[in-house]
Amino acid sequence: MNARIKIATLSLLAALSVVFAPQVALAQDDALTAAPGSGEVFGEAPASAASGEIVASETTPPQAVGAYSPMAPTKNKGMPTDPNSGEPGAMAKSLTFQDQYSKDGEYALWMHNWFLLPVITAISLFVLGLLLYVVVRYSRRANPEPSRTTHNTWIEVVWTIVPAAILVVIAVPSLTLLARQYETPPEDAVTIKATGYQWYWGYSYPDHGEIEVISNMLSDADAIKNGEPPQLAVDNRMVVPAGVPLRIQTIGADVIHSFAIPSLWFKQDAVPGRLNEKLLTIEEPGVYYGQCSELCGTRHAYMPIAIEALPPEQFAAWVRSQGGTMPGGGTGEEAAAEEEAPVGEVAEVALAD
Ligand SMILES: [Cu+2]
Repeated sequence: MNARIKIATLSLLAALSVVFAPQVALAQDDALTAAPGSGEVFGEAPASAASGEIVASETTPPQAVGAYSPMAPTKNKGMPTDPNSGEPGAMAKSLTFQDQYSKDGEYALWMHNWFLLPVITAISLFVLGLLLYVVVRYSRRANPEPSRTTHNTWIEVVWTIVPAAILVVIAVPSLTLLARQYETPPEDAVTIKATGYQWYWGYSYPDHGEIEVISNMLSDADAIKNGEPPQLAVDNRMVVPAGVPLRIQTIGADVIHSFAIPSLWFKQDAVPGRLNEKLLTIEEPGVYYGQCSELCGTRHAYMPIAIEALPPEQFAAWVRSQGGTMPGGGTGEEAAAEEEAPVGEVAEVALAD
């Protein structure tokens, strides 16, 4: 009897580990995203003192159109959820993906939460049930004379066809997501080129008078002072318009880097000598943090990415503040032509287009 209980307990544990394995893997992913050493905000000791003020305001401060000032990040948006925030669901959220702010991300999150997880859970519970049934029903004690059955055509057909059918069903949303991620940016998409360097990022804006932004990680002290998550905050963000298709190009200047922002479901390698390109539309304004996701050398962990998505008018103001120009017609260009008279050369070149 003891042996039977032991076996039953072991098989229960095995089945539970199957059920929860994906959650554990996700937790690891999350830990990676949270950045080594980001303990100041998300970890234990200093967090309790600081987490209240650190990850700043709930809303973006109002900004005058025409002027540009950096946007304050929104707590738990576009960054790893702070498990110590005390908000309901904070811990649970930190076990899964970040909230998504792109259409692909929303689709992928739906597929994971409402499609894959239920299927995995149902299969795991079914297998657990079968295991327990077999352990009890076909134990040595219950069957002193073992059965010599070797084949059963009906059951073999079923256990071949049913798993194959499940895979075919999963393939539908899976291939849909894959295809969506390969969608080509439309002709009028805003082009931004992200170059990975050892160990920082550079962003250039070929449509906007060749603006070039060099982006380095802020020290933990400066990040906290700014109300941003340490190890994710940068001195100069990649500023983009929200709600507009973006053509994100990535390339490596020295070794392979990878441009990844979890809350936008965006990851693309930056390979020397090869220009990769991918469509990204950020649904709403905000600050979204990511990291280099290809092991690229000693300071790989210290080249974060911060994307600031602004309403188009404010993006135009940022472009002007950088001495750039807005392409085509529209308010941005008029303002640029007026304000940027000293930089006439650049403005004229863009106007001539
Ligand atoms: Cu890198």
